[in-house]
Amino acid sequence: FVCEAKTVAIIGCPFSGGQSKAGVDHGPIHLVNAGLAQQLSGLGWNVKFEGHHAFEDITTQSDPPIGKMKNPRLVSRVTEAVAKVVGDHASQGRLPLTLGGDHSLAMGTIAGTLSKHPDACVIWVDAHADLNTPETTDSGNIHGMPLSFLMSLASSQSLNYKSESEPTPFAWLDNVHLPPSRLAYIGLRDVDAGEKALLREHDIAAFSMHEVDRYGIGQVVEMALDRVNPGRERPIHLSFDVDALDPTVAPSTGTPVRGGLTFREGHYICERLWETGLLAAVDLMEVNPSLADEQSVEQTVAVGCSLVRAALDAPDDHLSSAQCLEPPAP
Ligand code: 5AB
Ligand code: MN
Ligand code: MN
Ligand code: MN
Repeated sequence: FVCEAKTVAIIGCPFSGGQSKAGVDHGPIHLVNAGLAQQLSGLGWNVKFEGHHAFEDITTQSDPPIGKMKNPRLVSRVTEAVAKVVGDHASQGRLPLTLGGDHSLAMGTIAGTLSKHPDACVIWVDAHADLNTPETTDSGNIHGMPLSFLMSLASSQSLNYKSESEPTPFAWLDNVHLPPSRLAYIGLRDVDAGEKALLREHDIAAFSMHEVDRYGIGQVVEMALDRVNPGRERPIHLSFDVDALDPTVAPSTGTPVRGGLTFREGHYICERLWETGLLAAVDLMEVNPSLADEQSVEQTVAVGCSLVRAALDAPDDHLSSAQCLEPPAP
C-alpha cells in the first residue's frame, strides 16, 4: 500500500443533467477560476487537477424519461464514470474533491468512496434529503434521488425497463449498498412526504435546522458522528450541497430554501470533520453561477471555496490518518 500523502485530486464535474435549470454545470469552472487549486496549494496540499471532466453527450431525444425519472441514461452513465474516477484517486491515496454540478453526481462520488472504503459513513449537508425514489419523486429530477439508489431503497430493477440494446440505467449501482445506519444529514428543512416516510422507516439520522437551533451546531455534529461513526474509526465522506447554507449566504443555487445554516455553521461542520482525521472525500455541489446577480454569484463561489478550505485545512495535521488507514509497516 502506497500512501501518496497530502494530495488532493480536484474532480471538476460540469454536469447539470440531474435537474432542469441551466448553469449548474458552470459551478466547477467558476470555483476553479476563483483560484481554488492555488488556495489549496497555499494550505500545503499537492493539488492534482487535470481539467474538468468531459462527459459524453447524450441528448434528451435519445434519453426519454423512464417513469418520472428525467435523463436517466445520461445521469447513470455520467455517475458511473465519476465513481470510477473517485475510486481510482482514492486507491492512489489521494483525497478526492468533487466539484459539481448537480447533486445526482453523489451517486458516483459515494460509490467511488465505498469502492475503496466499504466501511465509510456519509455526512450529507443539505436543505433537502435527496432520498426520493423513482416512485416518490414529484419533480422527476435525479438530483433529488441519489441516496435512495446508494442505499438500495431504489434499484434498476424497480424501473421495469426493458431494452435489448443497452443495460438498464443504474444497473451498475445495484451492488453498491450504503447501509442507512451510515448516513447522517445536517441542515434539512425541505423534505418531501415520501422522503419523511423513508427517513422514519429506515431510522436515518436526520438533524434538521430545528436541531441546529435547539442544540447548536457543535453538539449536532457530535450527535451525527455518534450515530454513524460512534468509534470514530470509519472514513467519512462529506457531501455538501451549498443550498444547506442560508440563501443570504449562498444565493446562487437552484433550489434555495430560507432558514439555512449560517456562514459559520457551514464552516464549523467542515472544520470539525477535518479535525476527526477521518475525512476520506469531499463533494461541493449545486453552485449555479447563472442564478442571481453578479455579486451574489461571486459571493457564492467565494463561500464554496472557503468551505473547501475549511474541510481541507493544513494537511500535515491529519492527512496521515485520513489517507493511510492501514497502519505503517514496522
Ligand atoms: B438537491 C425535491 N425534493 O425531489 C425533488 O438540491 C428537491 O440536490 C430536490 O438537494 C433538491 O425534486 C435536490 C423537491
Ligand atoms: Mn442536494
Ligand atoms: Mn439541496
Ligand atoms: Mn439544489
